[in-house]
Amino acid sequence: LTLEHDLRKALERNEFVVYYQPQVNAATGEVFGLEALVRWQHPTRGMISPAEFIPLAEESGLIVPIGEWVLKTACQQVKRWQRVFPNLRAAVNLSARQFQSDNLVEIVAQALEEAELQAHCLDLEITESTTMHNVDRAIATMHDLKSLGIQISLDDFGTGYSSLSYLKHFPIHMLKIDRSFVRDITTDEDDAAIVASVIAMAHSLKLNVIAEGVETEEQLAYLMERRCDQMQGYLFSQPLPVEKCDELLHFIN
Ligand code: G
Ligand code: G
Ligand code: MN
Ligand code: NA
Repeated sequence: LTLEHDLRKALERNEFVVYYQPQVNAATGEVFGLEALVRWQHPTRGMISPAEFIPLAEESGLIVPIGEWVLKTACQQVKRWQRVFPNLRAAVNLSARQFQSDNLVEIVAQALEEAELQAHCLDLEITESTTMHNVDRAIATMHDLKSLGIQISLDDFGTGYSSLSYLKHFPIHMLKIDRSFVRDITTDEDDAAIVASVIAMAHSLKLNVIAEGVETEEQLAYLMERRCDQMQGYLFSQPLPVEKCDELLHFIN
């Protein structure tokens, strides 16, 4: 049987698990946010990475119910953590299909309400390419989402084709510098220059900026020197299951 057949059953069989990757304030070392990253615990094939099944889920439309489940799960989990760490935020990825679905705003509002999570504690990550199908409609959707009080981040920034001129029309609060640029900043002058420029541009547009895929102290030093204050990557932590993430939060914050 095909993976898609299994994927159809996976939600009702409770086979998805959400891992959480800390987002760190570099200056203080404090975890301020957690990005929800879904995994599929397949009964016979073992753990399947989202890189493998998200495209399939996107194609088949299954991403809409799966994404809704991830959103609700993440809002509820971060709400639990907020009893101990009140300022913690949840970051959740939205796929193109989800972003374009008609009832997105209702679903996000419902997720917040059910979890009793304050809207400003939720950060929805959309990619540049998601916005490019229909930029005007995307901007309208972003405004609808923003009117709930949530925040929006532009994920994988630098890998898409969006014109910089759109950036000032996007009601976003953060750019996430794609890890393909961060990887070689200490060895590749071009990547170093691109990252430095993106940080400077984000700051002049009054946007926060987070570097993804930070793996080494050298990358961290370069980013801090360029005043990128928020980081995510294996140097701080891999995406973790709830119990492990709980330990890490108690250890760090
Ligand atoms: O978690 P990595 O750990 O392997 O994730 C791989 C890819 O899958 C990333 O591009 C990430 O954005 C995407 N991804 C992970 N979880 C989700 C999710 O809940 N929804 C969507 N749309 N994409 C996700
Ligand atoms: O596309 P998005 O940025 O949402 O996906 C995040 C992806 O990056 C996940 O697959 C996550 O596991 C991965 N990731 C997070 N930190 C690191 C890192 O430091 N190095 C590498 N290679 N991948 C990372
Ligand atoms: Mn992301
Ligand atoms: Na990314």
